[in-house]
Formats: sequence, structure tokens, C-alpha cells
Amino acid sequence: MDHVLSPKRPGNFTYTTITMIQAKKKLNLLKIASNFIVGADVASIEPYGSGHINDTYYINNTNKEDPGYLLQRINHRVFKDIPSLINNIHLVTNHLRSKLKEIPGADPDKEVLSLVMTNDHSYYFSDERGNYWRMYKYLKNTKSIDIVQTNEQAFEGGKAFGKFQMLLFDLDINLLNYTIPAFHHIGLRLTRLNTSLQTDPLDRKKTVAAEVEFIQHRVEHMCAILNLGREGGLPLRITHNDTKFNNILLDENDQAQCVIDLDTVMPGYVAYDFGDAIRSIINTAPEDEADLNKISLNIPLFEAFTRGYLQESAGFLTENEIRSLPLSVLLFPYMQGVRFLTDYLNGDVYYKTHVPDHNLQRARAQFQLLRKLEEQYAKIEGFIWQAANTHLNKDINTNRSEAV
Ligand code: ADP
Ligand code: GN1
Ligand code: MG
Repeated sequence: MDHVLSPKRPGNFTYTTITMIQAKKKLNLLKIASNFIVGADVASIEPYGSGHINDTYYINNTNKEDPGYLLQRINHRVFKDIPSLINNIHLVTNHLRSKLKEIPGADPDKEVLSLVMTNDHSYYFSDERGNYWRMYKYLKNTKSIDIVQTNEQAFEGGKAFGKFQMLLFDLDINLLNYTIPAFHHIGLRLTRLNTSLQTDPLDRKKTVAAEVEFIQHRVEHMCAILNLGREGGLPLRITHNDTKFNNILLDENDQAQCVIDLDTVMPGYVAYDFGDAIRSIINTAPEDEADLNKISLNIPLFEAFTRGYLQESAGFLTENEIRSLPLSVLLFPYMQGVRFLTDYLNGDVYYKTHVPDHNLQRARAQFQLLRKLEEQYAKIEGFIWQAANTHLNKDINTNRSEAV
């Protein structure tokens, strides 16, 4: 527990300005924040970020030297066992911190998230309504971006996720809990979609015939990574599992500073992190783009991310893991589309939505991205092998198509 703020006096909270929608909520937030040990009085609490699952608030305080805090309500309909989730984050952040301490020039305080302790020395607080809350120290002068602009940003992102996996390589995988069991299990995702199609609670099935056909057409190919893993061909490692680009904090010079959003860190295949990151980087349009004509591929960003990722990870990846990377680039828009479509059929109960039929729009955008990726697959696969071979200094690109 040496990595968090040392217990100081609990903040003597004053209600200065709190920008929230309902007065009732405002008071609750202040009260909730008062359960955590922060450096000074709270000056303001503002909604923050654009995540689909949790609720995030920035807490500014009256101490000008203190960069503030992020208070997050963890969605306990999605994450069923919050103590286990917090335990994972505590374990992982401690491990990252101790590894970074050994690296000359690294700054663990800036490069790793720090959980803030509650007054009763826990790392989460459960309120009387059954909500779960946690707090992180705010990392100042950082930014997270939804749409990557430059090759340098993409390269930095690749390095950040590759390094994240590399630093966790020697943490005992058995210590981690599955915060969402079978999270990236495409077989299970397809089963759930089928169930939703059969029950069709909102009579929406009739609007998704084309999407269902699109999905069915690709089932076998999309199960290849899962099957390779089941046959023992892929090692389980500690992976992030939510590698959207906005889960990296960049510093003012666009250098990757810290990997964030650690709720889904658990055992997984490295390809899952690679594929989900490419999904968010290679698309020239937002994830939920309504105009499908705007969705195209930014290949240089993909290449830059891949170079950065392999620079950090090629040293420990197996040949099969490298073989699984190109396929993951197809798998993630597919799986994400399946998940959005399932939520649409279920009545939008999982992802936050902001416009009518948002989940259907999101699913369609993901499937359009997949069409574009399929057209360029040979190029994508070729580049990954080329970049991997540069680091491995040998040509291991043999029988690649047969193996997956
Ligand atoms: P969500 O699950 O909603 O995506 P995140 O943990 O990713 O929540 O946080 C939401 C946003 O808050 C991030 O995209 C990032 O901009 C910002 N953020 C998260 N953690 C920190 C931090 N410790 N310091 C500064 N900004 C942060
Ligand atoms: C969710 O919370 P957020 O926005 O980082 C989801 C991811 C999806 C992503 C799609 C726990 O992530 O799996 O890839 O939306 N997280 C969870 O944008 O389901
Ligand atoms: Mg996030």
C-alpha cells in the first residue's frame, strides 16, 4: 500500500461549485467524495470523459498544488464483483510501479494510475444505494484522444500497450480475477446474439436481417483465434482487454504517459489487445459513424501502431501469437458489431446510448469497418509479419495462412 497517498486527514469538504444535472446528485457526489482521503477541500465536481460503461467525475480541490482526482462510479451491472476488480487493479498497478522503479528515467507516479484510499482504508466505497465508487489521482497535463491524428501518436500508443503487456509478463496470472468472464469469447457473444434474436423483446429483429446475414457468413473464420487458443496454441497472458486508443494518456508532447481504464485487465490473448486497438486507430471515422461512406482505413496509423507495439512485445511473443495478430484486426470490429447489435436487440441495456437506435448505428459502422479491413487484409497481414521479422531478425513467416 506504499503507492497511494499516505492517509492524511479526511478532506473537510465544502460545497463550492458542483456542475451536475440534479441537485440531489450534487449533494451525493460531494458526500461520496468525502469518503476518500484527498489533499484539500473539494472546489468542484464535473462530469468527465466519454466512456460507455462507468461514470467519471473530475474533482478539483482548493489546493492549487494538487492536480485533483477522478471519482468513478463503477458499473456493477457490468462488473459483478467489484472487490475482485479493485483487487486486480491494486495488484497490477503495484506490479507496474515496482517494475518501473527499476527502469532508469521512468517515473512511476506519472506512468501508473494511483488509487486513492478511503477513510476506512479500502480502495472502493459502496454507498447506501448500492453504487460502487473509486478514486484515482488525476494525472495533470495529459490528454486522451478518440481519433488518432498523427503517426507519432499511433506509434506511442503501440509502444504503450506493448510495454504494458511486457511489464506484466512476470506477474502471476493466477492472482488475477476474471472481472467479466469470457469477455472476448466470440462463441459466447454469438450465442448471446442468437438468444436475443430468438427472444426479440422489442420486436427489432426485423430491422437487422442484413447484419445477421453478414455475421453468419463469417462465423467460422472469426472463431479461429478462439480455436487456436483452445487447442493450446496461444498462451494466456495478462492483457488489458479494452485497448481503445482513448485509454492511453498522452503527455503535452504526444508521448504516451500512462495506460488507463484497468477494469478489464485479466488473463487473455495478446491478439485481443492488438485487434481492439487497431479497431479504434485505423478507422478514419468515429466508432459510431452514421454515414458509412466516411468510414475508411488510415493504413499509416495502423503501421505506426504496429511498429510501436512490436518494438516492445516482439521479444516475448510466440510465433503463433504473431500469427494471431492479423486475424484479430478483423475479429474486433466483428465482435464489437455483434455486441452492439445484441444490445440493440435487448433494448440498449448495456452501453450508454445518445441518439435513437445508437447501438444499431454503431454495429453498422463496425461492420462497414470490417468490410474495408477485409479488402486490405493481405496488406495488413504482410505488414505485421514484416514488422515482426525486423525485430525477430529471422523470417518466421512460414505456412501462415494454414495455421489460423
Ligand atoms: P471509462 O471507463 O468511462 O472509459 P476511463 O477510466 O477511461 O473511464 O476514464 C475516462 C476519461 O478520464 C479518460 O478517457 C481520460 O480522458 C480521463 N482519465 C482517466 N483516468 C485519468 C487520470 N488518472 N488522470 C487524468 N485523466 C484521466
Ligand atoms: C466499452 O467503457 P469503455 O467505453 O472504455 C466496453 C468495451 C468496448 C467499448 C466500445 C467493459 O468500453 O469492451 O470495446 O465500450 N467496455 C466494457 O467503445 O464492456
Ligand atoms: Mg476509457
